[in-house]
Amino acid sequence: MKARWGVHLIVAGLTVTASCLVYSDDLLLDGPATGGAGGATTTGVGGAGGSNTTNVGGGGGSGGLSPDLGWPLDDTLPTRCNAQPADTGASWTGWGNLQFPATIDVTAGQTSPTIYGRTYQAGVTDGAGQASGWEAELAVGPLGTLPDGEARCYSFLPAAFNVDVGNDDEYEITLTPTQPGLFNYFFRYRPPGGAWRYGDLNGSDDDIALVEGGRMVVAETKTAPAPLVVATLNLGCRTADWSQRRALVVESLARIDPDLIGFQEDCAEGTGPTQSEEVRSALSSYTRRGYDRREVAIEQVDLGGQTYETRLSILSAHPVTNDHWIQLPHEAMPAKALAVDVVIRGQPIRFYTTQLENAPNLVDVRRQGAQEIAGDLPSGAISIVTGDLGAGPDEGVANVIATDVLRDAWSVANPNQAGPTFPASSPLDRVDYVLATKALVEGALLGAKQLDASSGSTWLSDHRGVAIAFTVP
Ligand SMILES: [Ca+2]
Ligand SMILES: [Ca+2]
Repeated sequence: MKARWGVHLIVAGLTVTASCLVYSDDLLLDGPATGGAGGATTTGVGGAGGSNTTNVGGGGGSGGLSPDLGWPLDDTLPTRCNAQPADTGASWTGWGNLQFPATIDVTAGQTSPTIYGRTYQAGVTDGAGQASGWEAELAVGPLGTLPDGEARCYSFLPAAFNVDVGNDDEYEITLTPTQPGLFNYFFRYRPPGGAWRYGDLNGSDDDIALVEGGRMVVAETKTAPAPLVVATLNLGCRTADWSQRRALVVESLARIDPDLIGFQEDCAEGTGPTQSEEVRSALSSYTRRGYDRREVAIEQVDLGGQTYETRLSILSAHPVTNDHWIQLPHEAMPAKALAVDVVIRGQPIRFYTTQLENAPNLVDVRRQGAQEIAGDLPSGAISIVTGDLGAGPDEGVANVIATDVLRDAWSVANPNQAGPTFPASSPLDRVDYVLATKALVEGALLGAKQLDASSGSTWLSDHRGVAIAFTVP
């Protein structure tokens, strides 16, 4: 049981199921690779007393401040999945693929459609029937991670020979996932004594790639309320020893097991991975969850003689059903907002990340940007706007977005803490926000914390991140 509920819960009398807080080394898939996953554990919250309406103070300014909620969920760092042992098999000339299907949608506990893969070695598979002694396996792991190399959190399930197709041997398998989430799947093959050859949808000749992997969405079946954890973090591009900061970012996020993360200043160097792509695969190795990822490019920047492309990006542990971005007014720095739509326990949720102008004198530009976002909010869905708004609460930019629809979650969760986020090492102002639909903030807020990991004089970023936990009914 990972969830630990504090005494300051403002949602009383709920039975909460900790759906995403089970940590073990397997992917909770039926098959030989699984073992003792353990289901979700249920705990009674109780103890909070009171009603669902909260006395949050602020706003009207009447009444005393509520106590700070802090972070009532367990934030110990989960253990990582073990790395796959090094492959000592002999290399061989041949080919393999994932034949079909490219996507699978199932519900936890349901058996998948049959999944097919084909392999070829000249003079071997072209004989009648299965090539002698060959093995084929389906590899299933968190969406956004690959099954070769270290392949943490992958399950490998033996497939059965199906039929000869021309010169190829075709294998088949079904699986029954027991845990909801987002997964990639691939096939792999080996002759007796050979190394595994991995195959994706366009075959192994160009190796395997995430975009050519199968995508499996296992829908959740839970009806009980569960925590919804969201976070925002300005990654500060690839500066200030990113390789060391990356571990701090991943560790901070792994401790809170977020459902949705909004990043700003997420940078790539040339055609290399973005920071959020690097964070995604490492985070999965702790949380056992796969993540959909969306991004929108912002600008080219030169930092320390190096050119980077900055972007806004979002990681979602729930399937993204739609995404869009909006252009915001700007002067010094191009500004946009990126949004994804997800459905969590039946609730449509729109999640934004943004970064507004940060020059002190550009107050009006910030306010115009905030108005654009306010005008984009959907009706009939929960809205959560996260990001670096470039100014502290005193400037009131957050209120322009929030109007009477959203509320600033930090100020409600921890009314006795100003919670400055920038600069990280000795923060002066709270410029990083989570604004969410009023009913969620006032009726379903569990807690708030900063993402503020540091090691020696190195901080996870030049900003501290902000994490907010809600309960989704
Ligand atoms: Ca054959
Ligand atoms: Ca390929």
